[in-house]
Amino acid sequence: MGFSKDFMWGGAAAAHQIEGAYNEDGKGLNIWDVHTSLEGVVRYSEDAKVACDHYHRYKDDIKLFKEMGLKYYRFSISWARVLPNGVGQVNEKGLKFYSDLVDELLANGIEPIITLFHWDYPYELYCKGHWLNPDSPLWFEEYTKVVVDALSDRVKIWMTINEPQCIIGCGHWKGTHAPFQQLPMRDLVRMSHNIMLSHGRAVKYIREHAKQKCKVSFVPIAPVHIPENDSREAIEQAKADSFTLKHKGFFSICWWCDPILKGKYPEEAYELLGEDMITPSKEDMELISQPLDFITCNIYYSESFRIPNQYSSNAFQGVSRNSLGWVVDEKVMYWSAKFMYERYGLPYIIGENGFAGRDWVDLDGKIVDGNRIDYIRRYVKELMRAADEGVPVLGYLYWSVMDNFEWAEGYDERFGLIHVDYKTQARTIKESGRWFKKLIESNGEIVK
Ligand code: IFM
Repeated sequence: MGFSKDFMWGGAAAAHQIEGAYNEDGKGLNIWDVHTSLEGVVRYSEDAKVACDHYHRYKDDIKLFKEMGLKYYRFSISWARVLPNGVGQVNEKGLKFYSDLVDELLANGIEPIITLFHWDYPYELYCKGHWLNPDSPLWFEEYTKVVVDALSDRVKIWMTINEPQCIIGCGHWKGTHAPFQQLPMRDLVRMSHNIMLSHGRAVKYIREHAKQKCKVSFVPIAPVHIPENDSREAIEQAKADSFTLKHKGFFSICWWCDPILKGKYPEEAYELLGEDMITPSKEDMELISQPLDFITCNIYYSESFRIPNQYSSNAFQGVSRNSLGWVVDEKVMYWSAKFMYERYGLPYIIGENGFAGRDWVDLDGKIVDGNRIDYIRRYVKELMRAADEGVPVLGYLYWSVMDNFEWAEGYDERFGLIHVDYKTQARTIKESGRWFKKLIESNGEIVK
């Protein structure tokens, strides 16, 4: 069977990780611009002031995307580039950058997919209480309006928020991402709720005001547990473990996906969070659960119960890992598609999937990244298995189109199909990028 003829093959990236030009043409600062300079928060104190300089080089980059045969490109908008203070005065130059980017993509036959928010929160709004401020959903709606009014004549696919799990989990709970906070549960619950309200307001705005009929989605991470064996009991157990708050808290799938896709918080939230939990109004839940067209999931590894200093069900001595230490476990593609479809009933797209390595250009000028090719092959094969078994799998977007700033890990961890030399800004398509073209041309058949 395989994938449908109109399968969405593409790549993804995010504004802060590639654009650079952090203070040019009227851009405001975001929390990463400001907090990256704190002592010891980013490996080697690296920053994204220049990153891949995509802001100035986007035309050349798009040529390379075309050379790799990409049909779709998912990118995010820097909120502070279009609204330097987060709300109020619009920065026309910033908006023009995205308008030109969209035009350039379309001129090269590549369909743009916009992510409204991929972690680079405007610093000015952070100072006003960020997601904790009850007005924050209104700020997000104002921002959405600016972008949608300017680009929806040409952009047909919109993602509201990328990996809300990491916004709260890494940024405000564990303190490993900007703004490097560790806030109390009570605050984290309210911030999560405001993020979901922001998502709802954005969906509503897009549906009501976009200049053409659009598809709308959001982007959770959805690494599920893999059944221990093929028995019905093991599958049910893996499913139950995948959709509980008990082990992963704000990183769990159901904390976000149940309200957004089912219109209610998981029952266990009330029990586990006690007085820290909110009592949401019916109106709030209706707003949060605006119908979506599909669910866009980011998948890298499978989930497991982590016992400190011990191996878990999906990790063992010598297991294959990427350079970040993430276990390579392609079965997660199949089970995530299956479980997510069964629970939420929406068509499924991979919004991100990719392999981090320490690639370099060899003496012959090539980047021979066989591990990445094999990784993609394994994962796509499992995705195809889910499609063959009836899950409506609509697309696969590789993370990332090019090497970039990997947040607190800096520049060492290279996910790209295109190698970036940060000293010269030279780009080289990796072997994986060339293979990805063949993958697209075969509509995935070469993975078999
Ligand atoms: O680089 C990140 C991206 O910004 C969000 N998803 C995971 C990627 C790899 O860590």
